[in-house]
Amino acid sequence: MKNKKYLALLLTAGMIMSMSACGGPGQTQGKGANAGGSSADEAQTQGAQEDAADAKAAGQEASGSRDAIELTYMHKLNGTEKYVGDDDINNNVYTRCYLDDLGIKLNYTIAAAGDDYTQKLTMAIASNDLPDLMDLPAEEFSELAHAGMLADITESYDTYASDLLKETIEADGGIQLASAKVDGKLYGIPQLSAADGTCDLLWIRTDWLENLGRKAPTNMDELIELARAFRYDDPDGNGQDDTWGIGFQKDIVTENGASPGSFEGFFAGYGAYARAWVKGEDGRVAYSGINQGMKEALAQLNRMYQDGLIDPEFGVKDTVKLSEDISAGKVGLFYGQEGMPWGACKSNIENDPEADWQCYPIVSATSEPAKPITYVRISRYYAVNAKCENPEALVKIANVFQDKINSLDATEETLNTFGVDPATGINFAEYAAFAMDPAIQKCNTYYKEIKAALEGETTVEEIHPEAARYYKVIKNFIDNGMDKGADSLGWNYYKFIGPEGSWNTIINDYKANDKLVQSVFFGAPTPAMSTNLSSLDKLQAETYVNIIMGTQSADSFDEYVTNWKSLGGGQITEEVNEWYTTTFGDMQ
Ligand SMILES: [Ca+2]
Repeated sequence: MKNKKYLALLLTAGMIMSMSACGGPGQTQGKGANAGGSSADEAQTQGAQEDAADAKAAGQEASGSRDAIELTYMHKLNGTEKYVGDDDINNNVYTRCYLDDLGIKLNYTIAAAGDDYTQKLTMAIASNDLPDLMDLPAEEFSELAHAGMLADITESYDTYASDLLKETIEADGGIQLASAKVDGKLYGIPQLSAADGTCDLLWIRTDWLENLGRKAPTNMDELIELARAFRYDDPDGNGQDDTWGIGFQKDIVTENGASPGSFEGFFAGYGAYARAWVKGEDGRVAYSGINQGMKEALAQLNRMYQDGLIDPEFGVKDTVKLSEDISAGKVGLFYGQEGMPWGACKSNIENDPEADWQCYPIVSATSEPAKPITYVRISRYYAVNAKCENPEALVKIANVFQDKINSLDATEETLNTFGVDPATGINFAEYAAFAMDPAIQKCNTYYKEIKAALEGETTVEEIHPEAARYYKVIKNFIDNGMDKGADSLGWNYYKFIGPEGSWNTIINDYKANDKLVQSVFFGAPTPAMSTNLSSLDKLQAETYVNIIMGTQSADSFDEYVTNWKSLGGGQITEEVNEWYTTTFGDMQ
């Protein structure tokens, strides 16, 4: 830990994991320093040849490059890809692996990022000039699947998907995979998102709790009283009136969990969510942003606002501005997601080693337990042209990333070769034709592995190399007396995926008690959404802010609900229910 280079390396790799493994797919990393990549490439080529030879010996069909099948591919790039030597998108560690191991030569006829990709995709669809394989946004995927333009990959998936790939994709019980089916036939593989990690936690300055002789709140009344104490009782003991009660940022209507300073955890205390579609007891899916619990939540926020517990500037503060306040010791209580120990909280303890933070389950304003909302966001679907004669190629390609990166058999070498090179920051995983972290299980799995290693039930050698990286830092932090001032990275990992970390609360409180509620709509925008949603979102956000700040009465919420329904919300609700029934009809 005294080695600064080692620390920097861990930090880089770890931060990427925080954003990717638990926040979104497509990036991963490995520990080590194969700068330049040539030695890694050589090792990989040799390894791949051995793999191919093994496969042949085992009577499998890895055919080598001589009789490779050639397939065209349309792929959305991140736009941040960097290459080693003469490599490019058509010739890199992944394309060589597909060729050598699978006998599949990919030709990226379209490979672009951002709007450029969208334009090329639109052109390709309009001119009916689709490549063999493609990755598609939800809307285009849905259109093409319904139009009969995509291959039915049901049999390919059943036959060729590895156990690990199936385990990864179906970890949610097959819900996200069901969204890729039409009439029971599978037309694509969704790139999954980390729904578990999108829930809110309550983040509290525990040194302030101690200073004031208080405990963490267990219900909404206690939370409000704590906010009052943090505002008015000089929790930092500096004799100045310089702290807020509870930190909020400006984006209220978002399913992307604006964090820190999210409102979703507060709303959830009233059984409401700003952006969720929730299935009711009547079997209907309803928009929770218009339910009566929300009216009560907003009325309560208005009282807190009037009592001075909320920064009157919150309506113009984004997450960055709120993070600055947290870092500067102005805020000791807020709602935020699992990644908080990486950002503002860590920055705060680096500024003030006396500061400390702990996450707690959100609290309820009613007799029902508070249930945090989670959101699924499928960024794209991988699909095959209906005219392609090798639909199984997509599934075989999808297996590769799982084997090299996410398998328990992954090694430092495969992580280095197919993930991030921490020395250069080059993320080889960005080239993968199909990259998907097992986002749903990854942090769950790592938390449990790290816990088992800390408790001596397993050894560090037996756990996943990526989990081992966290374990070593956490173990060192504990062994050295948990000195956060000397080891803020140790504190960071400990509070993230260690014994008192965010994942401890998510797994041992939220998940163990079946508290997580999932927003059930994650399909392509419905027709009425395309027409009306942006104006409805604006109406909703303005109404909420106005009620909180007192420029509109809480009772005006009822009028907002009526307007929301008549301005397209009612039609959207019908369409969401139709999508839900069609998508999950045979799962019920
Ligand atoms: Ca003070």
